[in-house]
Formats: sequence, C-alpha cells, structure tokens
Amino acid sequence: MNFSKINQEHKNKNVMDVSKKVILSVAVIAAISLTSCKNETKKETESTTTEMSKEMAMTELSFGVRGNCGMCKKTIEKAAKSVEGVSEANWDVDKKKIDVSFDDTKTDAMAIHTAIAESGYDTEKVSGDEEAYKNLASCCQYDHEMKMNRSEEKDNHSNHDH
Ligand SMILES: [Cu+2]
Repeated sequence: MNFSKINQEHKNKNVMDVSKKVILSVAVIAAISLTSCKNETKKETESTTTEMSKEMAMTELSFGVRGNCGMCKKTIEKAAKSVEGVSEANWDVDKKKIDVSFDDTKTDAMAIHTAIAESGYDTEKVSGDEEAYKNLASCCQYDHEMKMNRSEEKDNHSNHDH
C-alpha cells in the first residue's frame, strides 16, 4: 500500500518535472532566438559603420596627365589602379586630367604619379618614363609640351606639396 502511494507520487513528480523542463526549454529557446536576433542586428550596424568609415577615409584627388586618346586613357587608368589602395581612376581626354580616389592609409599621391609616369605618361609632378614612352603606340606618343589639367576651376591643392 504504502509503496504504491509513493510510486504514484513519484510519477506525479516526474510529470511535473517534464512539464517544467518543457516550459524551461521553450523559455531558453525563446531567449536564445531573441539574443541571436539582437546579435544579428548589432553585427549589421557594425558592418555599416565600418563601410562608412572606409568611405570617409577615401581621399579624392585630381591632377594633370598628358595623353592623346582612348588607348592612353586605358594605360593611364590601369597604371593608377595598379597602385594598392586606389579604388577609382578616371582620365579625361579633353582636360588632360585624372580623378582618383584612394585610401590614404595605403598609398599617397606621389605613388600614383610615379605609377602613371612609369607607364610612359607625364604627370604634373613626375615626367613619364622615356623607355615606356617609346614603346607606346605612335598615336599615343603625345606632345611633351602639351598643356595639362585644363579644368576650368583651378584646384587649390595642386599648387603646393603636403
Ligand atoms: Cu593614346
């Protein structure tokens, strides 16, 4: 008699334990999914901030580069983009001027001038490499006296070194 009563109580206790466990695990799962949602949101915010600060670190610069045609444009832009940290390079055939965007923690203006000069083209600061110039297509062998950086508004930064 006694024994079966105890057994019954024991069973009841088991049932109680099981339902407690179920409630507990539901609560845990809910808590985990809440936390993971929060984490995801946080991560997204963080990566957005990183991208934004990356964009803010980009330095934009334009300077004169001599050249004649679309082939020159390709060579000049390829040379500028070969510099690590340069993300954009756009040479204007009419203005004889290049616009570049670069990460100033990775490179600087002189590295870009030098890379373009090595491909055979004169920049405002560095004369084009003579050997590379001789190897340019004859249509690309521009006049070394050519006026460069023909933009209307004069960029104040182009007149002094940093
Ligand atoms: Cu050309």
